[in-house]
Amino acid sequence: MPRNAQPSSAPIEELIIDVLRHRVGKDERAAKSHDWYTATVLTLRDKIIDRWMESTRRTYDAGSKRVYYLSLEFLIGRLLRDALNNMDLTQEMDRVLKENGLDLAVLEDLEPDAALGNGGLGRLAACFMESLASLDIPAYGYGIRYVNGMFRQRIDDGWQVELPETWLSHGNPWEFDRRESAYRIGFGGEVVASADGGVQWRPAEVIEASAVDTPVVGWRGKRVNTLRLWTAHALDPIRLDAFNAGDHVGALENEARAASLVRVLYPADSTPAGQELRLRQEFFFSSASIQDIVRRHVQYEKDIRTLPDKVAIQLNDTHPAVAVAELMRLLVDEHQLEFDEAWELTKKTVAYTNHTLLPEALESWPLPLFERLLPRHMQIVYAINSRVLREAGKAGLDGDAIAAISLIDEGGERRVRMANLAFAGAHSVNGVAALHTDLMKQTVFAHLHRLYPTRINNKTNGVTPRRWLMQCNPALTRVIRDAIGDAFLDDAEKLSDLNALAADPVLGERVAEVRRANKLALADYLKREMGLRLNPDALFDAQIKRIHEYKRQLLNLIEAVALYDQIRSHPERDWVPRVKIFAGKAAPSYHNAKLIIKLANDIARRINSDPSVGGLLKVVFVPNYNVSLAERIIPAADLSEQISTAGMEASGTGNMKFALNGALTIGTLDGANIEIMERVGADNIFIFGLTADEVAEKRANGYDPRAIIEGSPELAQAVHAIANGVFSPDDPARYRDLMEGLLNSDWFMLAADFDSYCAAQRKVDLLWQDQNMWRTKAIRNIANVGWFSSDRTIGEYARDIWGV
Ligand code: DL6
Repeated sequence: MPRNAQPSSAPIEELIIDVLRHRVGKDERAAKSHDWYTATVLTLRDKIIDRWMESTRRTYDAGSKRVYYLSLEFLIGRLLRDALNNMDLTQEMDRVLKENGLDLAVLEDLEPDAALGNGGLGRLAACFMESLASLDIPAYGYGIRYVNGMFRQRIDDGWQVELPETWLSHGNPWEFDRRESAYRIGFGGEVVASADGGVQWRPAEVIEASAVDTPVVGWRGKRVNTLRLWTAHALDPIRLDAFNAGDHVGALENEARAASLVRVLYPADSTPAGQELRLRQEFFFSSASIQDIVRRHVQYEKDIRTLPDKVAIQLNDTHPAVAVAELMRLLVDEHQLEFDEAWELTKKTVAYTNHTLLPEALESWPLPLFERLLPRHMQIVYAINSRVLREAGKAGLDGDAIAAISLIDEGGERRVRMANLAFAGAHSVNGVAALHTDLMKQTVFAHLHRLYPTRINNKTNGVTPRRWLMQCNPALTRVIRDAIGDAFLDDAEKLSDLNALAADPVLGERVAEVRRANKLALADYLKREMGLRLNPDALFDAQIKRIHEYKRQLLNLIEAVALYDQIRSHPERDWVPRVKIFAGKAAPSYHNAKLIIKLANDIARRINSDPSVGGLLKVVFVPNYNVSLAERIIPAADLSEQISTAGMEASGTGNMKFALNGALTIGTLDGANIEIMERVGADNIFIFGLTADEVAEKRANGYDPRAIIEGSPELAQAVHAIANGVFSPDDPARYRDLMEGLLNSDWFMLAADFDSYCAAQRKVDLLWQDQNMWRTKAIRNIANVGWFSSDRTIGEYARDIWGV
């Protein structure tokens, strides 16, 4: 503690001034907003540290089992409001800042979004970390501290432009640099015989991984866990001989090479160099994490054989799957266990979550690349494979099954299949929604499931109600507290007490007032940021998520065009004013996704400036979708678009956030939508379209989208208008191929679902005209989605998978 510093138990008003002076180095009169922001975080962090140490002590004293969540992504967003709320210090901090002439909300806005993730998988990891702490489960999250993280999206003339996200440019007051927790990570080289009769890997290149820790505080400050992100350094950061000889840049090459490992999330892997960097990232963070876990275990438990009793490792998708081989290497080569014993320990310790069935997202690495970068791990993969294939043979599986189960894909260029490695090395393999888990059993893992029939299980996703209700929608939280008391704050399923009040006009009115205020706030924000004028009394209809063809933003856009035509053709009808809000990023190399963003912007420009629609329809594409933007849009939405092709969205979690905030869902029977429908009731959700079975059946038996499109006048008109350049007069051919794709193949079956989607949208309009009924349904949604709290999900992982 610096001289003059206050103990962290002192009142916040004293602490913050002390921090501002002694740690930020500013006097109250000279301090700028950013200095106050830093002082606010550091003051709060001091309070959190006490709990952090206490949590760690408790875990050691009790000898508790720990959970280690390995994830290449943690989409944590901003932390200040989250931590203040969970420490119950929001009001006090607000008051102290006001006394100093400052506004907490303004300081909160200075915090950059930690965009260390892409979408659902990364945000799920962040919700899980918060729930683990809230449920008082000792846990570490392990990932990479990307310097630039996810790209920042700018929209230039309607096109997505990717810019580096410089979230660390002002430093990061939340984190602790743990240079003492460092591990050597090898690449390449050779495997040699060791003196003890075993083998030893001699890497050609070694990089140091060092830890940077961020405390994760749970609800009511019950426990503070650690998010440990790895950063990279060269062992020899400057080659002085080269520098002195005048090669000033070349002398720093090692450090630059190390730094490139932690620079960006998802380096483009379309080139061999990009693929190699990505595999190096995966091994770098997996190896550092496994070394850290094993070191901690041996230090406290002394006996490596008790690993599964004290350690549960959860692999978040296949990105950390190489951890299976790395754990085996440490057990066999460093701890001298027999291969079979090491294999049993590994399987008991490791579990794997699958988040997608999309074939292009199932990772596999060219075998020559894997072998060159990780020669010892390649040997281990072969050894595991021979055991698995022997078991398959004994179980009577045939040639095709054996080929599908193999860890090596032998069809064409040989590749290492990371999902098969993760499956083989885990005692539990879970899907993230009931339908997704069933499809895992029937499709990608059908043969592995036959071989290991008890391994696959379901854990339907969840979201933390602290961030996705209490913080993003404090006014709604107050209304709910007034209606049913505080029990739901500790157990989201208690929201069901709202069911008894669903038709209460007073509650309906209050919920509607809150939503209108949230819509006004969003409209203000969009006016400031984009110069748009939106009618807060219009129906706010939102589709905010990654841009991907299977998520079908295109279906929504084509419906917008059809609606636009209808409004112009039938101005006499009683149209419901609508604002269609889109936001999301496209992968930089995903051509069609980027074209869909451009189309959204082209459609918006045309419709929004057409006086003949009289403001009845607006289309908005909000740039740079991130966690903070979601926190603004979700509380302001009336309608949540969850319209993926059935069978393709593993779960979705945005669907849960919207429903928790009282938006009604229009959606397909896909992912967790099905379970949302089961809970809120089929009358309180707008379901349309083919089922997953029907999609599969159509794909198998022939599907003629052209006939469907030409048979549907509204759809045909919209598709041809887009194809003929009505929305792109500057480049009439811009969308021709995209529309031809629909007419000729339509893999995502937009055409098949279009008419039923439009019919569902008109039901939405009809219900909107009965505001009392709409409000009742909105309350029924809030009341019945408490089950989708990530506390429930984590409770299930803890009970069924981790044994904690
Ligand atoms: O499980 C979290 C989240 C699901 O809700 C989404 O449905 C799913 O698309 C997403 N998957 C990914 C990874 N995709 N890949 N690879 O983000 O996971």
